[in-house]
Amino acid sequence: MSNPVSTTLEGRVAVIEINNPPVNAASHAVREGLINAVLDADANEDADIIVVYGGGSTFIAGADIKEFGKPPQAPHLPNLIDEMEAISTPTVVALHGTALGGGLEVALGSHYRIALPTAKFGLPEVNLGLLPGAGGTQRLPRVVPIAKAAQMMTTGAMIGAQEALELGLVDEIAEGSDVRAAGIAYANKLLSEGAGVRPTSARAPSPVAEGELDAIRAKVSKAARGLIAPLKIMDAIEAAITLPFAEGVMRERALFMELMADDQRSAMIHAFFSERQVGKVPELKSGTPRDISVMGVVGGGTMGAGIATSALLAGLEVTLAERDTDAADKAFATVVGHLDGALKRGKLNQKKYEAIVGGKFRTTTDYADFADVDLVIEAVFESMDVKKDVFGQLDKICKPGAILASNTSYLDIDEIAAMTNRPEDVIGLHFFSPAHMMRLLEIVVGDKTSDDVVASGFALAKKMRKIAVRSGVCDGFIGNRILNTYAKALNGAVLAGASPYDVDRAMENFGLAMGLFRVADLAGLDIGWANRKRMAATRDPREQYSEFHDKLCELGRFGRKTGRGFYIYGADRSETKDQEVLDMIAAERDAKGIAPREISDQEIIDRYMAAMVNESAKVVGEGIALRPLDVDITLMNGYGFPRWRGGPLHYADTVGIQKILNDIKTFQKEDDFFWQPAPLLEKLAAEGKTFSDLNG
Ligand code: 3H9
Repeated sequence: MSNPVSTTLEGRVAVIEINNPPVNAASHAVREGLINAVLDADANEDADIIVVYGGGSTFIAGADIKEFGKPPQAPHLPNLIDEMEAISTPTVVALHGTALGGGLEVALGSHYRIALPTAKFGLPEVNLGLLPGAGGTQRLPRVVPIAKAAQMMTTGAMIGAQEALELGLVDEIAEGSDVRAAGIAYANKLLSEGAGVRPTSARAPSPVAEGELDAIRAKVSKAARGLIAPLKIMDAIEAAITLPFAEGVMRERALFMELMADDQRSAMIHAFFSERQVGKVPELKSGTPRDISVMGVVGGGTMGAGIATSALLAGLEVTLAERDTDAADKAFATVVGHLDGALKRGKLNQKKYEAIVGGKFRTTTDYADFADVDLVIEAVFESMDVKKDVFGQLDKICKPGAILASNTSYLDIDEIAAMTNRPEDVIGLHFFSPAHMMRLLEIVVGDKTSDDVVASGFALAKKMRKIAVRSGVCDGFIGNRILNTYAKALNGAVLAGASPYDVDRAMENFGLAMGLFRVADLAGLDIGWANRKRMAATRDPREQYSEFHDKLCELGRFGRKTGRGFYIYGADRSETKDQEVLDMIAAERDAKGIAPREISDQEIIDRYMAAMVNESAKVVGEGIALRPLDVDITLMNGYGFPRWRGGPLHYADTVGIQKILNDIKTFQKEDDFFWQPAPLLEKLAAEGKTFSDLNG
């Protein structure tokens, strides 16, 4: 392989360029090239100062994640940085793009740092279940205040050049966009000032007030929710404060190796690569995206308003239709409320905000206003008849080539498309609530949807900064179909003896932000009720149907919005368990002749996971999801499945496919109808393969 690192001499400045597209990851070749280049420049009598910068669009974006899990090859990044810091020739890094992880650690090991105004900096290792392992936990607390160092490392959040300058993380911000020229100019300035080396490791750690570290640790621990890396980062920061640098680095190394060996690391790296892989679908090779700059939205309820907001934030023009002016005004106010929030959070600037409220966003009561839109999405009541009627009308009004999309979360896209004379232009775009916040978007591809329309859906998702997952057509698509199955398994656990509160506790301890019943209360129990009524006629009589959800709905207990659901919600945001719910469930058990038994938290999780993995295997086996990773991404981004467990199918690989199959067979003894092993699961177990073997 050719050397990705090259050196040129500009006067007395040795200029080292790193060229390893796309993100200049510190691969083995980069590390080897860089250390050789730096040591050669240090030995070169014609060079008085060194500049290191990244070719292309960025400085080093971190260690090469693809090398993790393989045998490490010297030179190792920590040693490389130590050597760079120890040379006698002053070294400057010139930073642009994103200096992340090992990239920022290289910068921290250099003596001086200059950045372009657009550069961004971060230590995002925590998002991979790791800590900065090339001296970053020891050097950053010597440069920025301890609280800031902890925040950057435990959240992985990036900061901009201006903040980095204020913190002293960079020494200067350069004008212009030529990072090489900026580095050379700064190096010459340093030379003229007679600047010498300035090793970060020789600096004292930033001061810490009494009790400050404990307070930070408590906050970090609360936010970690089962993720171990943030707490190890706090241990490393403590070492930076209390130990000499050399010992602190050793402590960092030990903690890094612990995390490297942990399942959380492989789960989060699986999540990282899957997020990038999931957008690679066959239609993108053959399809050409259509231009979508003007969008129509039918329906201004929670979903419609959220979708409109998301489109507006992505720079589209939006017309939203409601049935009368009152409803249209209400929808307008909801969207403006969302935009106000975006403005406050810095997601939108004042100029763009004014352009939106001043005309880019309109409401109407007449579908005729959709004549010129590039794409129209309906977010009306979840009823096939209503949707068919809307699509029939849109087909007549929208211009040729306009895409007709449905936000349905369950219904058959092919049946909806059949109402139009352009089924090839019909697609499902299933947003998750709140649509302007949630990153997941299921792109539901019908039998006749054209490749151009699929490619357009993915392009739109990118504009909206969503993670798009391709789904085939089935009831509930990937996510809700799997949710329905594991919800049935957990309802079964309740009928068998657990309480809804036991289920929520077990799931939350497993790493979900909210258990099934808390989520149901939040979403509104009436939503599931409507869906169950829709399915009632086709429900198999052999299914063990749990009635307690419906009973609550019959009492008008729809969850949070009515103050009561599985929990009782107080005006002070309090939440209490309800004996009435437990009595109702007990009565149902009696009526069904079920003698309740003790159900452990482990059994709850085993049921949850077995049902989820089994249905996921069916979804993959039937081709509804392209690959196991598409399921993992869906569950992690739309259903609260902990990222540090890597999604249900990565989890299945971790605990063993055979273990999941054994669990299914155990539960099958109780309910042979529900617990039918997926053919794909049995095949993988028989062949000794894993889901990851199918990810390609
Ligand atoms: C670390 O540094 C550990 C050290 O502390 C200690 C070591 C001892 N390696 O995201 P994109 C690929 S841990 C390998 O679509 P963007 C990516 O898979 C690392 N490959 O572009 C994709 O490949 P493909 C800490 C990487 O412009 C392509 O590059 N650093 C790496 O939207 C384009 O990526 C991080 O965690 C990598 N490090 O965003 C930073 N990074 O085209 C991780 C990317 O085949 N990276 N690729 O699908 C990012 O956050 C974003 O990629 C970045 C660019 C912001 C840089």
